[in-house]
Amino acid sequence: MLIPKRRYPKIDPSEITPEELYVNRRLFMKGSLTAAAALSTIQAQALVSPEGGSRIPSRPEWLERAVVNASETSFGAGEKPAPYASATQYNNFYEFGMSKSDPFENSGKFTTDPWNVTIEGECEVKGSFALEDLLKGIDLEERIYRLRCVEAWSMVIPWVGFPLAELIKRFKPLSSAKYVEFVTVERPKEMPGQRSVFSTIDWPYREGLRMDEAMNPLTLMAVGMYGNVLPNQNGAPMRLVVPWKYGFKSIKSIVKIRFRETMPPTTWNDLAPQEYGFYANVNPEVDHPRWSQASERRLPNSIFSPNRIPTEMFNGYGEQVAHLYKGMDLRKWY
Ligand SMILES: Nc1nc2c(c(=O)[nH]1)N[C@H]1C(S)=C(S)[C@@H](COP(=O)(O)O)O[C@H]1N2
Ligand SMILES: [Mo]
Repeated sequence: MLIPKRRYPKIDPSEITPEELYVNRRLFMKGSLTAAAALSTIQAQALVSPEGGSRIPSRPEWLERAVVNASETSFGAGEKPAPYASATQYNNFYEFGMSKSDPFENSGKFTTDPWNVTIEGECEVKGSFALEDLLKGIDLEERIYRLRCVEAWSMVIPWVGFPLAELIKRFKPLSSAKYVEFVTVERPKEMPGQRSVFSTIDWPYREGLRMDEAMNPLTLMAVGMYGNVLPNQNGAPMRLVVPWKYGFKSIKSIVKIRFRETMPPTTWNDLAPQEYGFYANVNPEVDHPRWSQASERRLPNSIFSPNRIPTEMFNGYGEQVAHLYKGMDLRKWY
């Protein structure tokens, strides 16, 4: 359910941390400016990084404005988002390195403006589009989703984006389009993981969805989080978010969308097919060959409060997506 759009003053990103912006905005909407002022000081103190503060690069004005003006929805209204620092400093983005802090530490020089996305394959409208043209006329909304990584940790993240279906319709897919493939940018000069001799990934990173999964209203294309544009380490300027699937399906920094008749090859499935399937639906009953998927660590956690919670079928989104898999053996199609 969409509520009417509100206008927010444009705030220079150098003046305010993204979390302050986010917290302020939420409390502002709830009519408690005093609480917002008090909270923002605490949040700001918690955010100071070794490099001295927020590392959100500036983005084109049109994108910042669109993100700040996104409408609120009822998606995940009861969830408590992870602190901004957790969501932006504990990441998987192998293009920038394999450890969790690498994307935050190594993505500072990644450039995302200009950004073009190529549309190809089984569709009527094809070509290379500037991000601004691609998104023209699409309304952004906020959605708070749980993100469950296949490594058995999870986080609640407030995304800003739009249903992927809105974008797909623009390209008029043919009836032969049974799958959609997504490809991440290849920029070895800016992405140390892509030039690393230790990397076993065959770049670029690729992912895919069945057409009906791609068209499901839950499937989100995100261009922001915490009320601001996406930081590089979270997949700027545009990434997929598929909340009922393991995190690796939520491909970052997308430069190509290809409509296909056949199931696309995907990065983790290619690398270890017996461990990572094409479907990758969150499923507490089907364990990873090397660990259980029955529970997860909800971040942030610590050794004193491990925050281990049971994992839910389809990450708790079964009502919206279980019908997509009717009659399928989810042990076979993991
Ligand atoms: N291009 C690309 N996309 C990617 C990844 C990656 O390494 N490269 N990692 C995936 C994995 S395993 C997860 S859990 C999520 C993490 O998203 P986050 O860092 O924004 O929380 O991104 C996914 N998208
Ligand atoms: Mo993941």
